[in-house]
Amino acid sequence: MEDCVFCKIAAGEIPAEKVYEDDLVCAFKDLSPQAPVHVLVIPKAHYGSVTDGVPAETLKAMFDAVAEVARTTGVDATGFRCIANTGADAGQTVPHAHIHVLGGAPLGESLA
Ligand code: D5M
Repeated sequence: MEDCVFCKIAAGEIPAEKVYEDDLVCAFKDLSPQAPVHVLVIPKAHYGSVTDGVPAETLKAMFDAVAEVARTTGVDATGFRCIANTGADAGQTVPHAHIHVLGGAPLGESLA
């Protein structure tokens, strides 16, 4: 989708620190980390949010990527949080489906 920052990251048109990529999804470090590990997992195709008709195969690929990121960053051993802000009241600022993966320290009540 034109003018979508996450579409541009998926396409390699703007830089991001990618930590995982396959045919359907990619994962990259959040620009404003809220925890020692803060990675965003996105579908490469554009969907406005995780509830905006993302195909089951892509949702599975997103959660497989969450698990892979948790393994490679080491937070699978200590615990981590997955957050998918959806819509205005949740504070979603980028209208492209994404899952925040947060960990690396006790998270308390912090929200991405
Ligand atoms: O979270 C959207 C998140 O996206 C927020 O934590 C900042 C992050 N962000 C925005 N632009 C970039 C780029 N260019 N690289 C990496 N991270 C980025 P939300 O759930 O929509 O509030």
